[in-house]
Amino acid sequence: MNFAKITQAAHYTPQQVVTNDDLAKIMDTNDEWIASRTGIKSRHITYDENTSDLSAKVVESLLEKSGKSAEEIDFLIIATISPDSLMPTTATITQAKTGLINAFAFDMQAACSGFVYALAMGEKLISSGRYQNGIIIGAETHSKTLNWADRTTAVLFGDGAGGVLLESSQTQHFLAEKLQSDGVKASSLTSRKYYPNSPYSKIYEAESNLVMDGRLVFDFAVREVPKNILATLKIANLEADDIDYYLPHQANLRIIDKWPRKIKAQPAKFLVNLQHYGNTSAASIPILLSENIDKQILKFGSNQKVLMTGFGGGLTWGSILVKL
Ligand code: 4VN
Repeated sequence: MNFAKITQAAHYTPQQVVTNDDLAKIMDTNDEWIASRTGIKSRHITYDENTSDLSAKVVESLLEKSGKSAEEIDFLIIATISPDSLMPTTATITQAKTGLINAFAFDMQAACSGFVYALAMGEKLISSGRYQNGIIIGAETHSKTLNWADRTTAVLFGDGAGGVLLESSQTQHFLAEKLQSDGVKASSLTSRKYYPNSPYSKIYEAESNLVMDGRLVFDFAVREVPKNILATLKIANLEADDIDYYLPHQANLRIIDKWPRKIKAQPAKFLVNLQHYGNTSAASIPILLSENIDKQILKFGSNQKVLMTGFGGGLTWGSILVKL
């Protein structure tokens, strides 16, 4: 039997930190409003890097930590909703920057669930027995796509990247997954930056960046995501208390705050870092994972059970349960 195992994690965020007070200087908002409604205090915003630059930093760090050479990597999947371009993909641009000459590289888009979806796909590639080493990254430079005149969305997001090295293993580390989507609610969270206005089309008339029906998406996340977590636990035949740590997508603290009671888990088991990063979409879970590995709260080889849950545009949501 072939199994997959996460053997390293790494993250990179741009140097520039923009606080809520900084934002209050350029738009009609304030720290109290942002912090009380979202938990966010600051975010990293890039000045001159693109999504592939952030991703390349993560690849380089994963190679350095693992001692693997670039030639050994069989595939690179990047989950992003803020790609350098639609074509070529951010993954192939990153491949060139890091010398992954034997890899096939492609982007995967499932919005804020992108990392969980990509990790699930990477695990299948490894456990097929055809590939031994893969890199899965979530990376965003939201700052280039946000409408900075829209205070209801611009304050929520940040830039950053995180990723993991997946290797083949003799022992099982991926215990359960449940991926879901509901395209009927697609219009509640959209970003159309990359569609130009066509004189022949009425469809993309407006210059609309990220548009969000905040209430609908908020309610969806509070209601549906805990059900998904419980369903994932059931697949593994585990109770909420058997999980050592929950790593939720860092969309909004007021959402994550409601889950422990709903699934009957201790609140301290839900890791958060959105105070410092804002919502980094596909990057939020791997940044959280990597940061907690660095802090030695999470440890590879510890058998800790960790449940990662993404949710967002699509709508998409899903959980993946791993043993470290
Ligand atoms: C998933 C979610 C969100 C999200 C939704 C709503 C929301 C984030 C609405 C109420 C508002 C404060 C902000 Cl659940 C975003 C994504 C996109 O990554 C994914 N914040 N809020 C208020 O007035 O309290």
